[in-house]
Formats: sequence, C-alpha cells, structure tokens
Amino acid sequence: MSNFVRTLNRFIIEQERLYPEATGAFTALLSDIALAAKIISYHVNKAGLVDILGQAGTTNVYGEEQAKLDVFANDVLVRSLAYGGKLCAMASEESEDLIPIPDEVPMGKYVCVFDPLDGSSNIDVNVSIGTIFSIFRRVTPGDGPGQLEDLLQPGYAQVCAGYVIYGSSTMLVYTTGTGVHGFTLDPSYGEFVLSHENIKIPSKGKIYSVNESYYDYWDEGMRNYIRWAKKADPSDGRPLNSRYIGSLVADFHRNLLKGGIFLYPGDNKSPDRRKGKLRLLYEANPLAFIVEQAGGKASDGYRRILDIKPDSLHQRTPLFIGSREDVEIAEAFIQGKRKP
Ligand code: AHM
Ligand code: MG
Repeated sequence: MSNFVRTLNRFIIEQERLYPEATGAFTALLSDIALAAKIISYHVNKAGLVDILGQAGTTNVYGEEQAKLDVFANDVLVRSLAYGGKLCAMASEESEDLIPIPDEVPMGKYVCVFDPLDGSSNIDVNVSIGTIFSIFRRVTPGDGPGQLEDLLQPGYAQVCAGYVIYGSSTMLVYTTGTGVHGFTLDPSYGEFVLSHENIKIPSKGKIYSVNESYYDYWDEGMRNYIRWAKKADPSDGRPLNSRYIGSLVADFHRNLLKGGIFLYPGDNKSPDRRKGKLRLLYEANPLAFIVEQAGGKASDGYRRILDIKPDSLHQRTPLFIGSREDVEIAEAFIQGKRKP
C-alpha cells in the first residue's frame, strides 16, 4: 500500500513517535503556528483588494475595522499561541516587551519568539513576505510565568525554528534539530502537505543577496567581498549572480533551495546601524538553526550566530547566511584575511 499524503500534523506525530520521551508539546505548538499561518496567508492573499475592502485604520464595506496586516498577523499569532497551555511567555518583533500568557491559562514549559510578518514593506506590491518563529525550553525553575531570562537564550538552545513564506504558494519550513522539512499549503484542503523532506543547501552557491545601495557605508572588508563576487573568473564560476528581493524569508528560502549567500552587514549610515538592521532573536537565530540543519552556515562575520548570548529582546546583528563555503569566504573578507 503506498503512503498517503503526509500532512504537517501527521509528519510531526510520526517524528514524535521516534522519541518515546516526547510529550506531544510540539505537535500542539506547531499546530497552533500552522493555524495562525493559514489565517495570515488568507489575509495576505487578499491584501491587493485593500482599495475595495478598505485601507488599514478604516472601516471596510462590511463595517469591520481594518488593522494593518503586520499588526493583524501579530495578533493572530499571539492569540493562537497564548491559549494552548504549552508556553510560559512570548516575544514578538512587533512588541517592545515580553508578552505574558494570560493568568487563566496553565503555564507551559516553552517560550516562543516570532516576527509575525517580515518584509512588510513588500505587502503593498504583491511581493513574498514571511513569518519567522523560534521555540526554546524555559530555563527558569517552577511553573510560574516565564521571565526575560527564558527569552534571552543563545540560538544553540533552540528546540524548534521555522518560517512560513507567503509566496506563489504558502510554505512552512521547520526544524527540530533532525533535518529541515518543508510543507506546502494545499489551498483546496487547507492542509500543509510534506513537499520538501530533509532539505540540504548546496555547499557552494552561485547567488549573492545584499542591498548594494549601502556600498558607500560599508567597511572595506565588505566592499572587498562584493568586488570579489562581481569579478569575472571562469575558474571558480564568478561573477556570482545578484538576487535581492528585500524580504528576508524569500531571499533566504531561494538560497536554501538553490545555494548562495544572503548578507546584511553593519554599516556607517547611522550609529544604530553598526550592527545592521536584522534582529538576532526574531530573524537571525531561527534562520541560523535552519541553515545549519540543512548543512549551511550563519555568522555575524566573526562568530557563529547561534553562539551569541543576547542581552536584549530587540538586539540587532550583522548576518551572513547560506551555503557553507560562501559564508566562509565572506567571513575571510570581513575579517580582512582576504582581498579581491
Ligand atoms: P521588517 O522586519 O521591518 O520587515 O524589516 C526586515 C526586512 C527583511 O525582510 C529584509 O531582509 C530587510 O528588511 C531589507 O532591508 P533593506 O530595505 O535595508 O534592504
Ligand atoms: Mg522583520
């Protein structure tokens, strides 16, 4: 008898069966995230109808208040996760502080941090955007509310990380430390179906993804890397191909499947950009866990992303992520060990 369609839920249950000590917490947590993703996906698909259905902050033809899509996505995730009984705290790129679990809900053993709708400047122009999430086991003792300490853990302590890309199809990609698996939303049944089992990133790619308009603000090492990447050299396949969507999830997803490197270095444009733009907790850590599980690498130019101990919820980090050899070459340039 051939195997039936493997939905996300079925796949997680199969995975949990391999670990008799598993409590089923992930099945519940990932189901909550998947449900939120389906709701967000549905609304992202309707975003182009905004002129017909009403702008954010207005009342639409049905008399409903319209929230901005990123605020809406945040609200959906918070409400979907808050009542499941598996979490003791959350943090979101959209909220300044820790998000507590309501008093009436039993406290769980995990915390979840997320970027509800990344690349939100691309919503208005029908370009792919995404949701990114990461889950840790709580470190504070007892079963009271979670603390900041539970959220400020280094990336290597993640027990699960994933993203949802709202693209030509909606896909959910996740890891729990045993490979990376991708599920495509079948809109006719509303189910995430296993479409990409055990994703591996090529060890070397042909693509570099960076916002080159910051060239004048970069340090010499970064400029040297880009000069090297653009220089024709048939002996090693250069020039690399430039591809930049400006949506981290979409740029990352393409490079994960095809091979390549995404770079967002620090720059001198303003003092708050010395560590770039992207956030360690909500963006860099989850994608770093995924890329390592797929055989790739993620670095801040000097250190492994997953080794950085965060000291605040919204701290930024430079990010060099993708195929292992490409990230190693970029690191050598950043550290001044290599010149074009
Ligand atoms: P956001 O969290 O406000 O959406 O910003 C994050 C996005 C990433 O998706 C993307 O990689 C980056 O910003 C693009 O920034 P830039 O416009 O500076 O190239
Ligand atoms: Mg973001």
